[in-house]
Amino acid sequence: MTNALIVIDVQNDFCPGGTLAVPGGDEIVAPINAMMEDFDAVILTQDWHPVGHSSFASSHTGKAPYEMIEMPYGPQVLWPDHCVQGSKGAAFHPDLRTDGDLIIRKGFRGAIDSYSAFFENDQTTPTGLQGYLNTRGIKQLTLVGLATDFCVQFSAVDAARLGFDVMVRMEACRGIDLDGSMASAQSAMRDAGVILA
Ligand code: VGL
Ligand code: ZN
Repeated sequence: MTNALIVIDVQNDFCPGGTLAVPGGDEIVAPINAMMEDFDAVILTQDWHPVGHSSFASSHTGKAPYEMIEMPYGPQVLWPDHCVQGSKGAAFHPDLRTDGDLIIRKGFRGAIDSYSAFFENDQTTPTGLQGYLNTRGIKQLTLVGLATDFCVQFSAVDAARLGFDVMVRMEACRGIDLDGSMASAQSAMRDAGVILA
C-alpha cells in the first residue's frame, strides 16, 4: 500500500518574518523533514498567486487584511499580499527538504483562491492532485503543514470526501486562528472522517 505524505505550504511567507506569518510556522520544518523518511511518496504544495490576486486585501479598495468579501463562489477572507509567484516569500522555507516526488502549485488563477490541494475555492476547479494520486495507486494520505485552519483543513476534508484515508499529524501543523477557526477546523476535519493524530 502506497502511503503518501502531503506537505502543505511550508513557505517563507507563512513562517515568522513572512507577510502572512503563522505563529511557530518554522517549528514544523525539522519534524516534517524527519517524517519524509517514513513515506513511499512525498508531495509538497505551494501557494502560488499572481501579483494583484483577488484574495489580497490590497486588490480591493477600502478593504483591510482579514476582512471578508463575497466572491462569485462564496465568502472569502482577504489576506495580506503573500506567496507571489517567483518571490522569496513564495519559496519553500530554506531548511525544508524539497526532494519529494511532486510539487503542486495552487491559487495561480487571479480570480479564484485555492486553499485545498485538490480543488480551488469554487469547490469544482481541480488542481490535478487527485488524478496524480489515483494513477499512482495512492490511497493513504498523511497531511502536515500550514496553515492548519485553512489549507491543511480544506485539503484534508476534500481528500476524505474523495475517498482517501486521511490523517493529519497536528504536531507538524500550525494555525492562524481567525475568529475560532482552529476549533471549527478540527471539528470539520473530524466530521469528514479525517483522523487527527
Ligand atoms: C493559506 C491563507 C491564504 C494557507 C493560503 O496556506 O493556509 N492561508 N493562502
Ligand atoms: Zn494564499
